[in-house]
Amino acid sequence: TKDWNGIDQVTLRSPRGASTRVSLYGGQVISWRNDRGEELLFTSNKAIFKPPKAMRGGIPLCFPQFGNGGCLEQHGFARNKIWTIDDNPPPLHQSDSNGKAFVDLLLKSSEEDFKCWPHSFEFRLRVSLAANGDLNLISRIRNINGKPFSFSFAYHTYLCVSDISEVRIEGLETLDYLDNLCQRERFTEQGDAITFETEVDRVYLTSPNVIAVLDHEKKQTVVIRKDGLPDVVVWNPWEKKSKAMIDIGDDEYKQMLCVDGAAIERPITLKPGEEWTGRLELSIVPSSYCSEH
Ligand code: TA6
Repeated sequence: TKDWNGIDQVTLRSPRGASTRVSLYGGQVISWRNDRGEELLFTSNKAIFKPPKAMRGGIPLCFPQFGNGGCLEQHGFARNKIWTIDDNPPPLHQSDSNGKAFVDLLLKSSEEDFKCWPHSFEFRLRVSLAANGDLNLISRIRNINGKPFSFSFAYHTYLCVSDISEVRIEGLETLDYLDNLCQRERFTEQGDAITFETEVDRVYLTSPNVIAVLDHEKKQTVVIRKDGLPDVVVWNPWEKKSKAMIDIGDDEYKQMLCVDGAAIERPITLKPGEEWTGRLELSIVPSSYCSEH
């Protein structure tokens, strides 16, 4: 199918009715629904589905930088490019395809970006939906340059929550984090689990590969499994920042929480010919599951 701008979107469905939709604009996952048809990713009611800005919601890909710096645009250019479908991707491990619906996308470096980031790469994204509805994203970034390059990366995942005050994150307690609200100063998390009562914009460092976002009201937990992505961004703009952003409603911050698998503090360096892989898997489990295990 095509969106309003004529840009292709691909929808994947599981046999039991779960689905996900990915746009070739940015290689951005823009929807993920469970087998009851409930949307699990947040999309702003004021989202702008028009280049040159990434739509506010889903899972924009931040590459080759997270945040801003140098002359690259905020969160890099990958989320603002038109990707292509990759009909003949290099093979992945069998378990990455078994019983899953998937699509492979490709972004190649283009000369228009060399002014700010003069490196040649191939970025392959596989989006897959397992029979049980789990969403998997695999990013493979290859250096096809004659010299090394470095990048940072994030799956900027907008989760849809019942009410931000009903949500907590487990798995980040006691970690160090960089606080984007304090010039990236480094702090150590003291609390038990992360809860929300004000704006939060942090990069948790060297995190475990499994973290959980518990939603008490929905009685459901999003389990985030990641690989190759040591850091976790946690972001909620809260009221004041939301009011200053044109593409989010004043109160919509209550229904969203960004929890990103990322590689930020220590950029990834690839030598010529080398490839990096970053995996993210999102699953939904009833909340009782997490307290019992
Ligand atoms: O840490 C998340 C963050 O970098 C925030 O600072 C906030 O600006 C957000 O991403 C969204 O960025 P965007 O460029 O999509 O408006």
